[in-house]
Amino acid sequence: MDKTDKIWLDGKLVDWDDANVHILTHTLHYGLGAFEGIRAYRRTDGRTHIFRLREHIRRLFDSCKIATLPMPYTIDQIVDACVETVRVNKLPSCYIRPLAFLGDGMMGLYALSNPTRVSITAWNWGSYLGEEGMKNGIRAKFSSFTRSHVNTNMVKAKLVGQYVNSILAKREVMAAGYDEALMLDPQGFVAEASGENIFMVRDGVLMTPNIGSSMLNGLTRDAILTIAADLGIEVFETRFTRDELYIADEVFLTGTAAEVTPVREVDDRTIGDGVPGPVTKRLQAAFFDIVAGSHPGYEEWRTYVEF
Ligand code: PPE
Repeated sequence: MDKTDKIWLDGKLVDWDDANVHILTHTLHYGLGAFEGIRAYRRTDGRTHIFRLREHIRRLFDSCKIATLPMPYTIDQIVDACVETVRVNKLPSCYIRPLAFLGDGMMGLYALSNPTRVSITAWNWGSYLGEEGMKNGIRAKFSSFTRSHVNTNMVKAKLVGQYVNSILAKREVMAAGYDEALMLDPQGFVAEASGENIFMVRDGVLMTPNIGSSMLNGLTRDAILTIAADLGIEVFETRFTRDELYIADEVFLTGTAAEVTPVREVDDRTIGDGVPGPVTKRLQAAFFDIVAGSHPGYEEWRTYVEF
């Protein structure tokens, strides 16, 4: 990845090369930490905005609360720090990674007195699942690893250690030649992908697992549900099985990094005609027009950065 100039660390902007931590940083050993992924986009009018910034930071604070990680800042302070990090690095479009982690002090699990530390890094990040995949769709496969039971991992929190499950799934299917791992919940229903939420379309109806499922409550998922409803597309939030995906007309994934990525194959079965379908293309086009085009609506989703 390309270095940028500054990283926000514990309230100060420091040089990229100086944003280091001690080896006894608690989160490195035990995984109690929370993070976010946020994108800044340059629109056709030349202005840069951060997409759904406050909602991402709210989720970061929610994750910390779930993880019993005290936050030494306010939501406003972290929102402002994200804007500042994008501004000083002069990044017209980028990915922003806030991370709240437990610093060094005590070892052992309890470590209640260790300080919570926060970093914010921004860098250029293109299409997460590739330009080709964004245009023509990716090949997905269900991993043999199951998404955690809702009382094993805290599925509404974006916690550092919980990503081991996603990494194992992703590495497993990529080693087998696929682009992305899909995951079932402990009951066998479709949960999400390793780092994205999942949608399917059958007979023009859009479906995605409901909030109670073993999945992250994605903000891109929420944006797509809102946009779909506004476009008059019928939407159902419900649980479904892997074979319902096999016979879907269209499947796509949503996430900050992956944006709206079509899926052309699931478990070696071609989805629909093997190309992105009309509903996927319509939602993908609407999404990119809202974030990076000239769509005037959804202004409440934008926090502008003045350079
Ligand atoms: N599920 C998971 C497990 C997940 O990690 C993400 C985001 C989502 C759903 C979608 O959430 P949202 O970004 O709010 O729409 N995954 C982040 C991590 C990517 C990475 O590899 O790092 C992301 O997209 O930023």
